[in-house]
Amino acid sequence: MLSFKWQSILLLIHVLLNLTLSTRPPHVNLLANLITKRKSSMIKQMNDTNEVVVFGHRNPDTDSVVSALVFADFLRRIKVNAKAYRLNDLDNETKFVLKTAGIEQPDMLPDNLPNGTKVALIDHNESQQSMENLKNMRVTYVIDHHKLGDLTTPEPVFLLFEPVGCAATLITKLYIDNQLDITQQIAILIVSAIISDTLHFRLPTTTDKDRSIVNYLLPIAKIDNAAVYANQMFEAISDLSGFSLRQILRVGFKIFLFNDQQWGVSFLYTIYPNRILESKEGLLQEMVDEKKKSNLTGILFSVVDIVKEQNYMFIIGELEHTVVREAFKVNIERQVAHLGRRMSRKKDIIPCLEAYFKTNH
Ligand SMILES: [Mn+2]
Repeated sequence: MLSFKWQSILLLIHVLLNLTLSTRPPHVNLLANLITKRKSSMIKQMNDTNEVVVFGHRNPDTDSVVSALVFADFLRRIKVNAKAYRLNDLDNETKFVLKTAGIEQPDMLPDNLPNGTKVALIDHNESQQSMENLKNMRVTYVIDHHKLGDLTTPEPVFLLFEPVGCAATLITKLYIDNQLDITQQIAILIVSAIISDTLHFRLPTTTDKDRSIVNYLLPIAKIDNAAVYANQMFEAISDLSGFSLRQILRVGFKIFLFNDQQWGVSFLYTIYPNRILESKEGLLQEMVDEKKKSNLTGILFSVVDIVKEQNYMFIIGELEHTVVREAFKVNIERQVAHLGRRMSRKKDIIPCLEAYFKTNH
């Protein structure tokens, strides 16, 4: 065992190292490795042989599926038994990405998980976006890049939160810190998740960390042209052939709590917005039905044009009209609010709604 004094010295060296990452002399690397190894065994100690059940949010997008797969892989690499699951059907972009990487779809989360099962929440932390019966599970890990919600735990938990563009960015750091090499398959998954969540660096949530991890992994993924690959992904997410209007509304559907009221805020990213706008009347009716069925206080649905970078939000009802008009200071014409370049739900929409509800309740 190292004495407290030595631990403090090592910690200080670690901090200094992070400030001068690029030019480490070899003996300092040794010390850094020592600290990194201690970090990894710390993660491991929190587990025994039971399987950790790893999953992303409901109505999964590419990041929430892929980051669950990647984190389960990371846990297995540090000898923690883990398996990734999904909470719903996958969208066409995620299917395209898994096919490109040659990886099977994760199984659907069984609805009879025994109480006390260890779970890892990926790409979400709010209970209304998670599995049913979450309150009876043992939340062991949470890796997320969204705002904090209602989560509480009775025991200590491994938390990894950072305001980056993608949850997969954070998991990549775990591989690097633990000096695990990243396979081509895992690299494809991570690059795809970051491209998907940041719309290939278009969204304001994008950070330099997301960019540098993509640049680092592209050669390992053997993706020659990131822009071409990103366009293939956007073609896939825009392919809604065979989808009912309800399914279109549900693709990017998430529930948020404002003043303890449930609001559905759906986001659909597409390179063919006109195809969706043509079905406006039908979609507005679906929103009315969904609001009633899911007992929501309000419901909003944004169609986001990836190419022109514009957000068109569909509005039903008196309450939604008032909230959107006041929160975003925009006019609503024929039940559509033109929100301009507010393309990120996380950064451009939810904070404005939070601010509105804070002063109006
Ligand atoms: Mn995400």
